[in-house]
Amino acid sequence: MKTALSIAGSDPTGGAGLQADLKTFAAFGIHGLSAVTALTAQSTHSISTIHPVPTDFFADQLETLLSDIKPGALKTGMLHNAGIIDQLILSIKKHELVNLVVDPVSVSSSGTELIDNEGFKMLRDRLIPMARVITPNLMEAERLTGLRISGESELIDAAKRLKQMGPESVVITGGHWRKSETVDFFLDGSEYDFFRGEKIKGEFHGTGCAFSAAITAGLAIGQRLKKAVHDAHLYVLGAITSAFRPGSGASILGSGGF
Ligand code: PXL
Repeated sequence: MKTALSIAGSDPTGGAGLQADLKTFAAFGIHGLSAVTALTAQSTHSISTIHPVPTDFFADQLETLLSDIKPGALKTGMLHNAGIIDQLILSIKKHELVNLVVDPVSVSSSGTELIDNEGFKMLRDRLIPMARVITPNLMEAERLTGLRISGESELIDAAKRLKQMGPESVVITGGHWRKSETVDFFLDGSEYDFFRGEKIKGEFHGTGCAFSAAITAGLAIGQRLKKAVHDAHLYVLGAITSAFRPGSGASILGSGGF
């Protein structure tokens, strides 16, 4: 069985973060490995507390794991601070890890900051250039580039600007200018593509985590990136269609019918 590694925060609702990544890997038949960056206390409404893992313990998690198992691909979610990112970069280099998917998680859908300012700068300047693909949503793409994105031509400009920051390719998720449609935009070298889907009403938790984890699973299987992005787009549409509401806040994704 192939393996993929998630480096992310814990979300007790299972809707986002580490738990959502592992569920997505499993849906693709991939065994999930994980290293926790932070613990959150949260419900389907909000996050009450974040408890970051001490950097030296995070280093121990990664080094102990990677001295034994080399994942076929890895993804990052909530990274919280610069100390965690610095250690992650050291381990990626030391173990020559490939197929790095960076989801530049910045703020939760309920509005809580999931990375501090110094961490965000390090993510932008040092981790993103190492990525096979980055998967910002519109808001994260705006924060990374300083551009306003209010239509498809600006979306393309922002993706080009992100590509100049050094990753091999870029997907910006969640364009929503037409009432009935959402758009994911993929830029790979000079090739680009729009993946369009029907907009489904409701508030869904963890769509970005599931999308980037699905791409990571595809890369771990050995798929070409464009195929992995295409399948991830379909997976998330299916997972939204089968979403459910275990609490009284946001809905949580189903398993995407894969
Ligand atoms: O969806 C972003 C996200 C990532 N990781 C963790 C989270 C959230 C959002 O709540 O809690 C741990």
